[in-house]
Amino acid sequence: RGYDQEPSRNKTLIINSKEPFNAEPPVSILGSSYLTSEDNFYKRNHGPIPILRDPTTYKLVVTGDVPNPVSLSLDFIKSLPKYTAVATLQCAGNRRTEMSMRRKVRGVGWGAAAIGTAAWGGAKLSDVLKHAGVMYYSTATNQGGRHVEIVSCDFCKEENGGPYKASIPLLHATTPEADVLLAYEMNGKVLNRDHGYPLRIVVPGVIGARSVKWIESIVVSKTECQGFFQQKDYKMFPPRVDWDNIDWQSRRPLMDFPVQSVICEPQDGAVVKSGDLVDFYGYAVAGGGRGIERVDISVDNGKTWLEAHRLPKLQTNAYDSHRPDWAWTLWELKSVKVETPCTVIVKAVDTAANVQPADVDEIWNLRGVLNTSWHKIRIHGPP
Ligand code: MTE
Ligand code: MO
Repeated sequence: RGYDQEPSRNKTLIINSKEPFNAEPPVSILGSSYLTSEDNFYKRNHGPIPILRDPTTYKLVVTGDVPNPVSLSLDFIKSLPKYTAVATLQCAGNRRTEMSMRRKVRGVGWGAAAIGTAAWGGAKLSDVLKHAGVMYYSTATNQGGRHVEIVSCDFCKEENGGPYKASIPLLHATTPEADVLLAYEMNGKVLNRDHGYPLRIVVPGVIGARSVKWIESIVVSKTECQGFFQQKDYKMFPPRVDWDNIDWQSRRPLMDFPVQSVICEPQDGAVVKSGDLVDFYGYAVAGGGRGIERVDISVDNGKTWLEAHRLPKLQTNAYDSHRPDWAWTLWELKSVKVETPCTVIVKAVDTAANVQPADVDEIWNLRGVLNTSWHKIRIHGPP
């Protein structure tokens, strides 16, 4: 299949690759509302967007190492208890372009907006697995060490035309508190084609690559997914490893993303008269359900620091998320006097006291993943 039946998209998206379609919104939009609209949500694909011709005949197959393999209709999945979790999805390649500016990396060139937050509505993966007889994880039933593979129906050249797939540990999949969803809604609307219609997995707190879109089957297995994206991509290597000496098997697949923060407004290269007051806005997020403890800003390239104000999260009691911290914290710091030209830096601390690396060199890796180095912008004086 080719790219002749792609959905229409928001014209303001910044396109990083057209086929497959990879695009992000202007970063300034991200700081402006807690939930990211479907229009403005980054889109990360490895092939053409699949088309579901007939939702009434759609079946999700749950199979593999399960007591009771089943094939479930969309109506059945919608009849299961519905949960809505507010969760941030972040591509492991977010901010790759900055990393590549230090030393060239391979991959789609993302700015700082390959991230977004939505209210995802759907059934719990743990409930769906129960229907296949996979009860809540317990060592007594000897389910330890197993994995749940999620298989799509798209065509990826990295899989030689096969579908995208990924896996998460069975323990993660069967823990109701992990809020892993089979989502059919995004921000209260039917999930659209770009984001996985009719069904996608959402794994809160974990790199976007594990949140498989357009799912077709779920396979419980003794080994983790052997697909390209689980085994030969989305892993982090030390800076000394390059394409001629890489050993993919030596590293585990990335799961939780580390603490991250970005200045959304003003943008790099803004012009401000020296001595003027500037309002700063941005996002901060940590993986694994950890929250943001602190956001620090410097307008003098790190000599002195101010603490930004963390904005309240969306009213989470309207949702069923077990952790408000599956989703980001937006922050602001208003009326800061800047002496231009200057370098502005943001860095965040998460609730486990993890911090961001000061310099990209410390975390440079050939695939350009997990760039969480201090985010810096330049503000110039008027010419
Ligand atoms: N699922 C399928 N089937 N095909 C894909 O190419 N891309 C993954 C993941 N799920 C992908 C997929 C990656 S790398 C990311 S970051 C997220 O989807 C992006 O989700 P989004 O496009 O809804 O923002
Ligand atoms: Mo990604």
